Amino acid sequence: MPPLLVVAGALVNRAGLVLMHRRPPGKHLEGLWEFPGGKVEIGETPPAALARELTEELGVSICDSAFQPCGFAHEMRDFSPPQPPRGIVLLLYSCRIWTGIPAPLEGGELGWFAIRQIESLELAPLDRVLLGQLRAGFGG
Ligand code: 9L3
Ligand code: MG
Repeated sequence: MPPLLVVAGALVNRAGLVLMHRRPPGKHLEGLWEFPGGKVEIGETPPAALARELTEELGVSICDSAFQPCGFAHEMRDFSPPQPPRGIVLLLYSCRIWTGIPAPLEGGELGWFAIRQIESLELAPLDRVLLGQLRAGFGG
């Protein structure tokens, strides 16, 4: 089984705040905060998948070339038997240019946070790793 490839975006506004998404009830990692995004589908490049996911999840339009790679994290994930454990690879991109006003279209919550505030949110585990990398890119 190849690893599951997932992409996530750090949308940074003009005030330097970062958009975070709280996962809706009933979904995996329910109630935890994450960088918004989702799974890459067969045949998609990661930036194209991220543009699609952010349109579905937030209603914004973003050009693939507006995404700057800025981190990655991976883990083994357990699924219910008989499915074997599977690797998950999560790629993070930052982005400062989009059109539309982000809205939580899939039942979650959204918030704009300073990088230091994100530290104290209840984050999904891989997103905490990504946050460290994003911070390093912002100069700590
Ligand atoms: N995931 C973790 N952190 C993130 C994202 C976008 C996704 N920042 C995990 C949650 C799910 C899987 O990746 O287990 C697929 O994401 P989604 O399609 O449920 O959003
Ligand atoms: Mg998602």
